Amino acid sequence: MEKFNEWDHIFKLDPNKHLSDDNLRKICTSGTDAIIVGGTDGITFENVLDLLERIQEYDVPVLLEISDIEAIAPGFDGYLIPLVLNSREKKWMLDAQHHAVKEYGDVMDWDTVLTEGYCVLNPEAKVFQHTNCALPDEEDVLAYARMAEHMFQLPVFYLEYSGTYGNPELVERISEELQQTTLVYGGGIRSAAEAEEMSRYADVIVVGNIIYERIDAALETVQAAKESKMD
Ligand code: 1GP
Repeated sequence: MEKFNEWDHIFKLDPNKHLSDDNLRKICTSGTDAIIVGGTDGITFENVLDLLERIQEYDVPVLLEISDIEAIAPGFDGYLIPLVLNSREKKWMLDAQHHAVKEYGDVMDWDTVLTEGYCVLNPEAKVFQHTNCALPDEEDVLAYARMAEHMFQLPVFYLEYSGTYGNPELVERISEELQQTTLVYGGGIRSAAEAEEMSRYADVIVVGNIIYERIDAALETVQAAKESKMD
């Protein structure tokens, strides 16, 4: 988990979506730095465990992004705990996490746990609606980033545009602000050019949906992210 800040590219797989064995092999052997298992709807213990077991055939780190306390399976290399900074409800910032720690605190291996400060920026995204977010403007996002780094000292600040391509100028501005906290960008990356662009500013990019639509385009984002870092 300490490598998170050394990674450039992550694929996010949704346990509620079908991926053929062949395409799963391509994703896991693509050279990506890690796989996150996560999603918003239909996440169950069974489908999380099934996907974990399929990914474990390959030599790639696999992390679970916890969205439902009932769907926490053992065996992941790491566990990501999102705090939704721009939710209107304390539930998504504190209460769900409190509930999880109360339930599992005795058996948690804290070395495998990483907290992510999420800022959700696409009002059409399921996660935006599910967690009852308020749409932040640019100054709000900057303030959340500063809070993530200086007040909460979070290891990760995640600019989440899930489903739509975000504003690279905003990502650039936030990247200039964060020194210690790792900046993760996710949302709408559908080509090598987009991966390259967001990788100029974000420490790590996350690629999700395109995996299920155009596997070849998804695979091209790995090298693009890596090359962007070398420029
Ligand atoms: C979703 O940030 C990830 O949580 C990736 O977004 O599915 O739009 O690629 P996409």
